[in-house]
Amino acid sequence: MFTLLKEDGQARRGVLKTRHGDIQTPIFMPVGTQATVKGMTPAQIEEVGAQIILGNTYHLNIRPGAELVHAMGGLHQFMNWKKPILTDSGGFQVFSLSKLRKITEKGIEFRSHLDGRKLFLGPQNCYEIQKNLDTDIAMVLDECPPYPCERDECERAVARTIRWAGEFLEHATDDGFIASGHHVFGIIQGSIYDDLRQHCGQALAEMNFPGYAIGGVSVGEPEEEMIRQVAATAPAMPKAKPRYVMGVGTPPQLLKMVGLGMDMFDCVMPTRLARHATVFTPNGVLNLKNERFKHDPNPIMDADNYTCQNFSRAYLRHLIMAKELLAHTLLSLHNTHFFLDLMAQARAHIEAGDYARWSTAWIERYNAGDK
Ligand code: PRF
Repeated sequence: MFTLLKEDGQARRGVLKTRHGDIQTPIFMPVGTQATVKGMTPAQIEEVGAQIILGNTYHLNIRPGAELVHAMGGLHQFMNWKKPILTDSGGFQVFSLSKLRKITEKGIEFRSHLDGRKLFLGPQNCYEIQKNLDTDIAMVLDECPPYPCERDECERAVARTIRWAGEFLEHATDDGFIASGHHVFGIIQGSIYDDLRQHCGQALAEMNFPGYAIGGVSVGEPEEEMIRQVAATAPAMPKAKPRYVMGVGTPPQLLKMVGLGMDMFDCVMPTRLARHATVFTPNGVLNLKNERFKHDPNPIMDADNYTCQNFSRAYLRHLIMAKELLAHTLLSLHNTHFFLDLMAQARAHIEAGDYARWSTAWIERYNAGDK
């Protein structure tokens, strides 16, 4: 159940109910690919304000296996995370990680990136894996066309995406998965072709999914093209359902997409950049390896998180240079808090009715850099 609380231009403030609690939107979802948000304990993830995290069908099914997770009581119990979980369907990860894949009308044949085992992902077992994980929000199996992509190839990917979405939803519905409070989101593909995205969005809308995602963006296209695709796809997404943009983005990109009526986002950026010593501030990113932080007694920024409340840039830089594990934890904690707090600010400004003015000024300051 999704309830829209307030609209401010196209930006929306809403609540999505799940079996593990309510999610206040717009929201950023930290990525926990291997049943862990890298470098952070569940208590720390909760402490920085996460309302929902993401897991991956592709990785968890290869290792440790969805049946093992099921036997351990489901993904929440296995990793000791009590709030909602969304799982990605694995199609996208097959393309980015595994070799020797072959798409047929039935699904995707591929080899494990770990041991070369032959594996298959189709709409039915993709559903069953996510059911075994006992996810709160399951994503349908889709085909994400590459960028750039010829129109005829994209047409075939969209046709398969629509058909697989229908089959996935049918299995989930017949099985009582949706009736028992789980959500299934459809994924809109279509690359740069607005009419294909419109067609895909309309076809999925007719199936009446509990939510809709935009896939196939942030796959190498320029930022303006990505924003253009989101703007062109938004009208095909039902207003009364949550709208999720998969695998994005930078803080300015998130704010622009909230301004286009998008509600949910996930990205490895906060944790991945943390592992490369890069931290977010309202004035852009800093790389703490930089010599200029060697004697800097200030926190990364004035923020209400454990890292900024307790440690100087000089100390964090020392941990990084000494290759200490704690560096990953403290920087991931800061960056994840930064993204979650940005979404909390976005929610407050939508409620106040000044989202457009606030987000434009925020992006300007961020892009002006650390002066
Ligand atoms: N499809 C799925 N997962 C995804 C994507 C997609 O297109 C993307 C693309 N940005 C990230 N994660 N299923």
